[in-house]
Amino acid sequence: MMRFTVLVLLLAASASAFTTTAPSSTATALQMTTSLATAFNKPPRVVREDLPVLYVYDHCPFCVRVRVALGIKNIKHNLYFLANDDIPTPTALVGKKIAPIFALPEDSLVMAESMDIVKLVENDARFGPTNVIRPATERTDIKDWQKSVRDLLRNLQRPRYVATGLLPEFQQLDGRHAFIKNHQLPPFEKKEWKEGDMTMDQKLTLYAEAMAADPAPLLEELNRKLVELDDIIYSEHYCSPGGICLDDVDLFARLRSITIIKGVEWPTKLRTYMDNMSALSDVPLYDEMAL
Ligand SMILES: N[C@@H](CCC(=O)N[C@@H](CS)C(=O)NCC(=O)O)C(=O)O
Repeated sequence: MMRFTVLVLLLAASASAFTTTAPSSTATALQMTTSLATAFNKPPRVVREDLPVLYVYDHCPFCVRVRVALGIKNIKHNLYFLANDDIPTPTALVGKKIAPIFALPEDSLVMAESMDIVKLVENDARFGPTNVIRPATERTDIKDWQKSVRDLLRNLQRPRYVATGLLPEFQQLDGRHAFIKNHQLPPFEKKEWKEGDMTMDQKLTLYAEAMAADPAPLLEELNRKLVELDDIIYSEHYCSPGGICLDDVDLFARLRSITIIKGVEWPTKLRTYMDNMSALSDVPLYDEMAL
């Protein structure tokens, strides 16, 4: 039933891309909830003659921030997935290996830094109504929650990103190895993992062991943490009072990765929030490939 709902929401979101009237069909569907919070009405589709280009890694939450902003603002763009070991492409664009990278051919502009990109598309009338995403609130509880699950999520998510073999940046062995080489598993610290004397074989073994381990204890902890988060998000449409804001851009971007973990029990409001944000931003979740 949940999958059917998600499918309907995604199809509704893509159908609304062809209309210029508000409210969109997604919004109409989402408004049939009991919450007082109402769904965000997407502005009309923005299609520039020279489409903006966004270079990303699929798993990268900073990249998802930008995808969410472009989705909420309904801006058509070309989305290019970089292989995780591709150094020349990003280096030619911005001088180093990094994602996201946003290119605006009509201005001969190329830039990195997710929040700067979000600000740019929010403040430029060529991309539709400006400032439709409210500023971040000053609340600290969501940030504290994120910090509290950092290592737990690294342990669960990182091995799964590469183990699926399905994410575009990890289609080839070189991409998977580039990620494993540079991304530590707790309790290792980044410096020790990247600059210490660990061999690649040791790192591969640790990733394989993390995948082979019984996930039950970590899942139990994660499920508990999700209940805590469910208690502090404002509604199934946005996480802070007042409407969609930069808190949502960041929170959804980070929570999306959790959907790659099989067996997670999502509290109802939080799960609906994930499905709503996914439909609104046109950024799919990983449920179908979770492991
Ligand atoms: N502050 C940057 C951070 C971007 C970032 O750290 N991206 C990661 C991917 S999640 C990256 O490209 N790291 C370099 C690498 O993977 O080699 C932003 O918000 O855009």
